[in-house]
Amino acid sequence: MHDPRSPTIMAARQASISRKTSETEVEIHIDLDCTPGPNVKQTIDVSTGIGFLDHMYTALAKHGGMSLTMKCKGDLWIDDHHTADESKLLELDSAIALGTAFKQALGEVRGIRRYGTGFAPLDEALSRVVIDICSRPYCVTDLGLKREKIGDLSTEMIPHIFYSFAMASGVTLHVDVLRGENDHHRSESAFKALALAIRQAIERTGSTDVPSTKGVL
Ligand SMILES: [Mn+2]
Repeated sequence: MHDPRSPTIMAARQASISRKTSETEVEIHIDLDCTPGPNVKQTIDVSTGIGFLDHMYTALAKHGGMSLTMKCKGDLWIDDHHTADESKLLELDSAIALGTAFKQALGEVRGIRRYGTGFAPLDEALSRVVIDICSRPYCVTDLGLKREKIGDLSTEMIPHIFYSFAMASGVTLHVDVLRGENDHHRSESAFKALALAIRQAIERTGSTDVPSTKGVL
């Protein structure tokens, strides 16, 4: 039997948010503790209307051990796709909403590891992500992407997606694609490396310690 006062018994780390602007609407439900295992089911259902972005967020959730439901709508949905301008708004708004939901689900930065590092390969590509869950939003990316588009996602938006996530969630994020020929592989390995870094950083230590010499984060 668990002692209900034990610090290892902690509240569920979940959040549901709806982010509506005049042009887009994003609805998210996130649960940070869904690494598949006994009595844990991971549910991922991402639909932004931008296929490659769905692929990236799905990889992020899967390897980050999260359940994630994300639905995005825009005003300019035509023939199963968004216009180019609307797609760019959705790419940013979805990342802002995801960062906001992540921060809300995590709650007070207490009893977690705080720092996380992830390395993920995808064939010839290799990425490294270092995260600090510190309430000091900062983002540095070096992705080296060359193509204009990957599927239906504008490649130039990918650094902005990481940036928007970092600003909204209040984390310091360094994303480096160390090598790789194929831009699809480079991007996907970066999102997977982010997933692994997050998973490590949010791991519960079993204490109620605030991981900072300042006593607050
Ligand atoms: Mn892929």
